[in-house]
Amino acid sequence: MSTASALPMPMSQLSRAVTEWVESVRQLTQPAEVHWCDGTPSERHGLIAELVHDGQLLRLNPEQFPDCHLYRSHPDDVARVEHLTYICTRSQADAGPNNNWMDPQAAHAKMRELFRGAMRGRRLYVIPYCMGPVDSPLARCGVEITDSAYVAVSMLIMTHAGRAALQRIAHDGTFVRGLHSIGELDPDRRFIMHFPEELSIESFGSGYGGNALLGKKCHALRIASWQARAEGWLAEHMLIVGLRNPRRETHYIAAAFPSACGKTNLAMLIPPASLPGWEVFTVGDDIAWLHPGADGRLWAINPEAGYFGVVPGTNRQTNRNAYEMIHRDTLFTNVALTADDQPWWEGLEGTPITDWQGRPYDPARGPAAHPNSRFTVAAERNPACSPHVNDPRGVPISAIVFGGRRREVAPLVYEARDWRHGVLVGASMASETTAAATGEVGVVRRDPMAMRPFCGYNFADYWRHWLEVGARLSRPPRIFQVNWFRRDLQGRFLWPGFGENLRVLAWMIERCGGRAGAHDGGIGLLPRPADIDTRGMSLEPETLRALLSVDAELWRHELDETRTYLEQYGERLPEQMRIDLKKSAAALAG
Ligand code: GTP
Ligand code: SPV
Ligand code: MN
Repeated sequence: MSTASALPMPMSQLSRAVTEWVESVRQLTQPAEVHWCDGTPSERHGLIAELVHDGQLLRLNPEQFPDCHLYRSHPDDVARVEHLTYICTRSQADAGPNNNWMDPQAAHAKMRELFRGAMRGRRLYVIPYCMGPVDSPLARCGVEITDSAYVAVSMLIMTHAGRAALQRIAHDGTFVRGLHSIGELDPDRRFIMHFPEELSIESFGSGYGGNALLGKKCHALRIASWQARAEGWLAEHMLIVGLRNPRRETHYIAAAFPSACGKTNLAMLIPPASLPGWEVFTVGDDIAWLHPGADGRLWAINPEAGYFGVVPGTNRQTNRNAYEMIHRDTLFTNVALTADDQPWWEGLEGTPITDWQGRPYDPARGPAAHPNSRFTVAAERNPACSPHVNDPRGVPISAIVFGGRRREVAPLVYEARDWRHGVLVGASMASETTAAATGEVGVVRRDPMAMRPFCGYNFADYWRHWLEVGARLSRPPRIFQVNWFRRDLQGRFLWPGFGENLRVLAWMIERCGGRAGAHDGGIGLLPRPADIDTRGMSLEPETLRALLSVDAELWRHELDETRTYLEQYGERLPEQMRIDLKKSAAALAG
């Protein structure tokens, strides 16, 4: 494949800015060849065949898992690296205390040295992509250059990539530049740099997930959140799900949970048999772009075209939709293998013989599948995929949900009093860390709006922006907080979760329709046990009472922690939030 022969369209129809940028990167990185991705299925199949031939991908059991493959990443490269992720704005204050910051010139100089000659002997892939339906005014385009065929294949699954995106770039006249090289996969020469003022990303030294698939967290959250503030919309770490109730009304909910805290599962949940008449439609499982509409409502699109989902825990009982979806046309990363080359992970029956690193499985070395092992699959494979997934207008949002992973303190659900209170509820979020990022797992940390690793600017400005967006909505979504992860003293989950979460969503939808009850529990509006439909569930009444209880002492402590955290933002913190925090303390005191 040479430069010219692989051009997906005549040179005259290409954006000059794209070709010039590709040429300048080619000169800097010195690849052996250049491949322009056209986004066709035959291209993807060809790349996969080459990766199989090179031994980089393993073909899985073709009877049980047709067209499925396993990729094993470098054992030191298995998750996002937040400590090596930087926002490079001219002013450090614009990045805020929530981000690592580097001066843009210093960052460019550092990266230029890393990229110089980095692709010698390798093939450079040019991936034009569109985040969001290509015909949507809400979509935004980018071009990723990478020297990893695995990253290229993943981007082809995860985004609307190829010729149509290039055409749209020529039409829009603008695109996000994402330059990526796996380098030597050396953790000491690994950086994920963002230049929101230039709409560009430079990522070196990792081939994994959010570090390397630049359309995802780098573009659709960090860069897009910056653009969204300037343009009056929101780019959020949220799933989007449509729920049709037995009255045949469909409500869309957008929910922000931190990494590995249940978005994919909630986005494609299976209603429990004892709640007949409900249907669920997935619009998105990780990222939502939310725009105030002319009708005063908030409208959402999913900028992605596929899922990069957590594998462990996925089975027929927890998530039948996902389980069936990943049985064909799926790229697995870092799962284990059975004797007959089926993928295996914790949460499945049976036994693996090979662990995620390709070694004979030995339980003494930890789980067989990496806890952050993932599936990459096109959204259209999801049996619950919404017919509106490519609707250029998006879908109207009835409710926004914030949720964390908290073994104590946070109740199963409560509702904010209004949008403004909801912003404080979102900003007050904390959650236990997970394997989605490197570092210790299970430690509670502040994670406002589940955006701590993903907000491309100062959180104080971000909360102000949230308040401003809300003020522009005449029919704002209601805002709720949930916690599926409360535990008893023995460490067992109090709430069964997964499909049963619909019972909580049903209460929210009834609240939106003005039909469900609630009482003021000091922290916000809580359902009484009778307000949650528990028909057909084997949940003890005292368990439900515990799930809906608020321990005033623990919450006072929580409010203190929130205040200390928010005060880090000093003068930039919106005064409204300070006032509301005082109000919350007063409400809790009774
Ligand atoms: P990212 O892709 O990292 O942003 O994660 P996510 O928020 O989409 O998380 P996901 O749905 O993949 O869930 C992560 C883990 O939590 C999986 O191991 C799930 O099995 C588990 N999980 C999801 N929902 C529930 C739930 O309702 N209850 C319990 N106990 N576990 C859940
Ligand atoms: C997350 O960590 O929130 C993910 C996976 O969704 S990654 O693409 O690696 O960011
Ligand atoms: Mn995520």
